[in-house]
Amino acid sequence: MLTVYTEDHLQRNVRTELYGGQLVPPHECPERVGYVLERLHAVSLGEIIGPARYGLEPVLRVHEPKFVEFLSTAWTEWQAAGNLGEAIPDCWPARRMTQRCPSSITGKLGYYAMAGETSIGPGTWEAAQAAADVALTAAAHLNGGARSAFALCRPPGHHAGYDLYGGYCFLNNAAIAAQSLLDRGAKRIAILDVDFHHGNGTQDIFYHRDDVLYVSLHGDPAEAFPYFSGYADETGSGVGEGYTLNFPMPRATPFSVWQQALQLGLDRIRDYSPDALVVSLGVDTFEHDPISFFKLSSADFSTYGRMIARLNLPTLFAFEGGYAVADVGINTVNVLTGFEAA
Ligand code: OKP
Ligand code: ZN
Repeated sequence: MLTVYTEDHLQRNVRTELYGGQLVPPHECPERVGYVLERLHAVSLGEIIGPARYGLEPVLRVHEPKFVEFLSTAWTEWQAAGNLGEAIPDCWPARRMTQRCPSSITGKLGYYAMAGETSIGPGTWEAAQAAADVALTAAAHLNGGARSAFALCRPPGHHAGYDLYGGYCFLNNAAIAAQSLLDRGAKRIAILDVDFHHGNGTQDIFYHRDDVLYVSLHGDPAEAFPYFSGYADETGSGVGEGYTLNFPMPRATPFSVWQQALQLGLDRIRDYSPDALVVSLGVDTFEHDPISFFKLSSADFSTYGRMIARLNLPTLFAFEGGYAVADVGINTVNVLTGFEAA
């Protein structure tokens, strides 16, 4: 399997995450990708290539123009306003308040943020754009006839909505790749999100559409981030009704239960008969993940990689979460080798 990767992700290297009432070193750190690369080499998964540059056009197919403009200027504006730390919001458009976008940078952060843990720093925008290019390059590879490709994206993307950032995400790499596959001739794309967290951003972008089926397995939003998205009764709207499928699951869910939900999701994807599959591949379902609560072992990742392969679809894997940093490489690459072994 081909991997697409660029060291430009290193430009996202903020010092702070708002966590437990403190500003701590971010869980979503550059070392995560280093462990994946190490493991890719160890198993000789295949060639690793750099991304092409696609510019903003494919990004603007799924994100709002003013939101993209905000992301590209936020750090400069934050600094110019005389702030000393990294850029974080502290005020949101809550219930019964106006939804107008302010001109103040602090106001804009609250307007566009779906969560407050994700600091913006120098290089954040550049890294986010590079991650989108990585996903688009992997998509182009599928278009060229490949059976699979791995987009080693960082920062991750599935919490980024049409005009929302947060949950460590800025641009929705998986959604950008899915849309580019449609724009290059696919009629239907399925997105399978196996990250521990619900991909509220991906759901948001495609909620009202029937040309992208979104299937997600995740921690029950009553107990897990992003808290305000991911219930089973969120099924799509308008022509998109029935094209969003959520499987929220409780604390300590073991692989035996998770696997049953996966099989139901895979059955729905097979019925949909898509031209290709995009997998939002987060490995924070791991039993030792520090911020999540499922109980998958490293071997379970290989097992479910084989299950995904049985769909027999052109498949793009886009890297998302996973914060048991030293095990992120093994778990991620186990999915890919499981897929290839099937
Ligand atoms: C990003 B991805 C837990 C706080 C969680 C944000 C988590 C973002 C996860 N107490 N804060 O889906 O892996
Ligand atoms: Zn996650």
